[in-house]
Amino acid sequence: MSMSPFYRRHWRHAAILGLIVLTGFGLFLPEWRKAAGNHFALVQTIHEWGGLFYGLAVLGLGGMFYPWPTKSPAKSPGFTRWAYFFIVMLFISGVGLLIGPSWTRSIATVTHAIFAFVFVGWVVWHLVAHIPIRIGKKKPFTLSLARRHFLGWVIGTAATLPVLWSLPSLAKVVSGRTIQQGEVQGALPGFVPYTVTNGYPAIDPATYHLEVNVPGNSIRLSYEQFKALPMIERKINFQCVTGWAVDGVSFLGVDLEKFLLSKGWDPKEKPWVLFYSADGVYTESLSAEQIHQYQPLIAWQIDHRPLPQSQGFPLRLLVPGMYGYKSIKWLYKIDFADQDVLGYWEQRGYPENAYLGSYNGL
Ligand SMILES: Nc1nc2c(c(=O)[nH]1)N[C@H]1C(S)=C(S)[C@@H](COP(=O)(O)O)O[C@H]1N2
Ligand SMILES: [Mo]
Repeated sequence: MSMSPFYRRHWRHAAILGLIVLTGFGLFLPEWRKAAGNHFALVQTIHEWGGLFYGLAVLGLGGMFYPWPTKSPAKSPGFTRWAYFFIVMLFISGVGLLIGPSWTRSIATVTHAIFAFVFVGWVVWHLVAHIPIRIGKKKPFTLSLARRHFLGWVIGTAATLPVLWSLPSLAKVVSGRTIQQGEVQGALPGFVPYTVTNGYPAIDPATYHLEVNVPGNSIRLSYEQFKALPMIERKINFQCVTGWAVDGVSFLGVDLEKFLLSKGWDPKEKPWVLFYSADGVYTESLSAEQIHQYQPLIAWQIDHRPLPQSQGFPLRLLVPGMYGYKSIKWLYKIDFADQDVLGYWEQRGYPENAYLGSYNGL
């Protein structure tokens, strides 16, 4: 039996959507991002432009482009309407994630992820429910070994794996966004309190020290000593590279450049500053130039209150004008180096110079 024009179109769409969905998981799953390494930007470009063009084509050309043979409704399986619905929703939330003010991004972060998950779940169900299972040609309800049917099962199984795999990440994003707007972990509303470890380090302020290993003048500051330093306040729009943003947040802290210079740092001799988190995993780095240009803070207050545990208590870096991943939380050690040592996300393909807008126009 040769494929009807409908099914030829159907499988062409399935292949395009498969590519968009897979690259989407490539953006969403830390393990996949790591695997993508330096090709990360390519994965994102394929996902964003692919999704945009495909969505526009489906919306704009409708029945002509989409496998939705309006002229012969009898040959149009009902599932195409569901697929159409998911594509439209993914397109709308995807556009909301790419452009628009912070509130659309905040909503779109969650809805785009949820629709993607439900969609993949639906695809799997659709493959299983619509592909006849039979051995031989006469007996129903048995497994067919016809290549196309077999392929369906393989795709279905393969699609399920990343979904199961990324459920914890999804739960983290959704709970961070929706459960009392982050109040559970004491986070400021709108923030997604990320962590790359299993939880938020619980740091005892009574024993905590910030180590600053200026060559020839290593110092250790207790939380109380730190709080006695001169402070400045910065009001910024906090922007995560994944799309969510919180506008007009104020941070109070110590001017990093002034502080390091006052402790004897020579930026010409050691032009790289390395930051370490007490979570034991997360790291960041900034060049003397970046520090001079962006004027980061070592912050201890967010919106006039001490940092909540989930947002870096007792101290975090705050780099105005750069994506959130530069603002390392639970900061406990600062080192100095001749050369750059890539930070946690930079090792996974994110730009070293993370100034806002540096990343695919976000
Ligand atoms: N130690 C540590 N610092 C971190 C992160 C992290 O996972 N661990 N996530 C970074 C990212 S990607 C962002 S967007 C911000 C999020 O800040 P928030 O936790 O206050 O929402 O923290 C940054 N600092
Ligand atoms: Mo981020």
